[in-house]
Amino acid sequence: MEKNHSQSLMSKYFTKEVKNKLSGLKTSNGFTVLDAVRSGMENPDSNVGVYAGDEESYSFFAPLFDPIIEEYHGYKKGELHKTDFDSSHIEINNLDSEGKYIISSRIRVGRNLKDFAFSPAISKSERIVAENKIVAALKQFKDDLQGRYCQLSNMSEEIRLQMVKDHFLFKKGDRFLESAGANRDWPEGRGIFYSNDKKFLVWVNEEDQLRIISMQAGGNIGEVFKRLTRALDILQKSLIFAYSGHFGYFSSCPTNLGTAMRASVHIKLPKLGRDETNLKTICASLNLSLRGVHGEHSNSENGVFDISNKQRLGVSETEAVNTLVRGVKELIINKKIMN
Ligand code: ADP
Ligand code: CIR
Repeated sequence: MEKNHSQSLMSKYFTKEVKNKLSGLKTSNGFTVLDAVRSGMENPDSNVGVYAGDEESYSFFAPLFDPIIEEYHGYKKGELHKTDFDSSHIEINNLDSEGKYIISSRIRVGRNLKDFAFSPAISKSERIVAENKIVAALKQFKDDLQGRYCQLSNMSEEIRLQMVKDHFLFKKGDRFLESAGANRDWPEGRGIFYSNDKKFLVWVNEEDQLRIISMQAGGNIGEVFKRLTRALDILQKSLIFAYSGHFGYFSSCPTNLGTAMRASVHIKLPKLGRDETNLKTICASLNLSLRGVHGEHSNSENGVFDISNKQRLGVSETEAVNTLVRGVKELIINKKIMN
């Protein structure tokens, strides 16, 4: 997934004027506009290139964040985020009942704890407090959601690598997060919770304090959504997430505000995949993002791609899933694009 240099949203909107206006401002967690743009500055192939250190970053540095949010999500100042977890609104539950195209389906949401700094600005001690709170909440899970929490610092290198390869665990040393300051004190305070069948997982203290994930083999996105919803209902009983009416759920990356939901399939597109630029254009026209099989900034393997809803803010959760549903329908069920 090649990207030309310096085409990030950061380089478009961090103008001299914005820089002059925002330099000198500091949030309560000591986060500055130079901290916010560091990832994009150090990684000119960034798509977006900015991160928030805390909730305040979005208001203090609004002249930078607002246009980026508007361009990425098509969401304007004054709008209110909407939410809908009613699974009966999902238009198609099984996207590939014949099992021909879809290898696996996954939905994740990002969450951060209210009153905590986000990963680029959190202190070492605050990160551990967050981890402890989250781990206590994870103990509530029963039946199929029940599982174990494994701290990254206690994991053997062999198991860690295997879990990354199997798409369960986040990568180590992501250069975009590194520049954003989100990898400080690695691996302390980080870990993964996984249910016995590994269909339900929670990443702790990676890009966001929680990445709550439901995934399974095949194309049954309806089942994946229902599992995620059940888990969220349980977690919300003991954790308070950072949220506002305008931004929805807060996240460190502005692309993940709102529903903070990325619904994806790993899909075989052998013919279309031969021309990745064209495939990217088709996905963009369907409001989908295209990634490689090992996540953001990775490559496709054997004609398998990760496609997902692009917009997460200004759409409800079921609308986010339906964007994927309609896109996949277009790609494989109508076969308009496959042939
Ligand atoms: P995120 O989804 O949290 O934004 P990434 O794009 O880095 O982050 O993906 C995280 C991991 O999830 C990667 O290993 C990726 O391959 C895996 N993944 C994403 N979608 C699917 C899917 N539909 N099936 C299996 N694994 C997936
Ligand atoms: C980037 O700017 O490319 C990284 N910081 C990740 C941004 C979020 N992902 C995306 O837009 N596809």
